[in-house]
Amino acid sequence: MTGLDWLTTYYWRVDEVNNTNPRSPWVGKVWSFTTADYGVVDNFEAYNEIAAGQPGSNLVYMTWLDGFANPNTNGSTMGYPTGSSLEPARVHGGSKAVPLIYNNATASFSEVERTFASQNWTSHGALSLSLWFNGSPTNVPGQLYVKINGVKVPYDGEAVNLTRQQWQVWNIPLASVGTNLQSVTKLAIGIETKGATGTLLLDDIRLYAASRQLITPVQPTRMVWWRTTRWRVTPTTSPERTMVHCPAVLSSPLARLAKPFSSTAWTTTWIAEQRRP
Ligand SMILES: [Ca+2]
Repeated sequence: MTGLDWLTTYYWRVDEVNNTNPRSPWVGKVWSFTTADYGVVDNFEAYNEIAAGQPGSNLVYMTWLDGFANPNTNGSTMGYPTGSSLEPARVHGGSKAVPLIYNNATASFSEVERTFASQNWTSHGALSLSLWFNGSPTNVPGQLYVKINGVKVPYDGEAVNLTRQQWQVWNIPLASVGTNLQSVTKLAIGIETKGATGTLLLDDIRLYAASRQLITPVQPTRMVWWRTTRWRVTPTTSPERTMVHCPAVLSSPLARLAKPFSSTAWTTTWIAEQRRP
């Protein structure tokens, strides 16, 4: 199933249909699920330490390009330069965060950038981009910023937050960013201000539909109906005596609902229909 909004409760029902039986249809109970309230841009969980060129290699600094090779222009280093490049202990989510090391002693900025194949940041009801960072008391702070498609958005909090050794979130309202959010191909994170040096841990870059404080119980507004398009009943079993059971796959993550599925017990194909009453 595709095209679902985040932070939305969907309801669905299974009705058994037999056009040759006057008692048809047999109406099922209403089920529901609620989608997550965000989408992941990067949580740094997929990166590893496998050397470049080796099978499975996914080095964080090969995706997030830094200034390691040209520090006089760009003072950034993505990932620890020795040992494991990723941070395994101080994480916001999962088991990995990444250090962004910045040094504006010579360079005027320290920036890392990754590219995308083109992401639509207006889909699913996205309203904001959020970024978690964690500083250090030894940091010399500067102006933190992101660039979306090259459009710079300066951090609106106090620069001293870069010296706080705790996870802090920066929420960026997307409506204020003057770029084509339907086609995002580049995201950069940087620190400017001459003389700024230090390390910021980064984690959980997400797109949010709304702040989590807005979650409230809702009335059914959108129905996802599941209907049978064909089925087979054994000669000794009449359909009206037989319940249509919810296949287990329906309780699985939404990603597994992306395609019609079959119930092997009934040789049944189910198709989702989303209706808006
Ligand atoms: Ca993580």
